Amino acid sequence: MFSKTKLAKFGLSAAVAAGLVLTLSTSANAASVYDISHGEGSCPNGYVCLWPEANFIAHHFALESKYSAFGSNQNVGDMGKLGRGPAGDKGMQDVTSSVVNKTGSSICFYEHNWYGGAEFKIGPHEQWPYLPNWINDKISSFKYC
Ligand SMILES: [Ca+2]
Repeated sequence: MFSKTKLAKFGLSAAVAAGLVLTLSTSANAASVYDISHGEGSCPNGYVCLWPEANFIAHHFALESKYSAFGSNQNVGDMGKLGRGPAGDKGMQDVTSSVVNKTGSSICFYEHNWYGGAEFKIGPHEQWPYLPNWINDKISSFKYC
């Protein structure tokens, strides 16, 4: 028999695991959402969302090496290792061209993993259908700031 504590832990783990594969409509409590659709409206409230194409357009990469869009409600230190695919680490590194911030905090995006290199800061609830050239296709991590 499981104790109540073990059951609670199992439930939490199952919820986290489910969040990795479920789509936006069913993962409201997950920290990350994958395969967000086109348009800023597909980004859940309370999340930061990134798209590989301008104007919030998702992009399906060859061999599914990268996610077509990504959102999170927490800091992400390494966008190259968001999950695992058939070819190894799968993420969305160095491709972001539009972002939406549906949080009440400013968000800082970075050129390198773990918040290094050039910093691009946006305010609460801002939408950027295009990124400045100096950070376009370079975002590798982001955090609340
Ligand atoms: Ca891009």
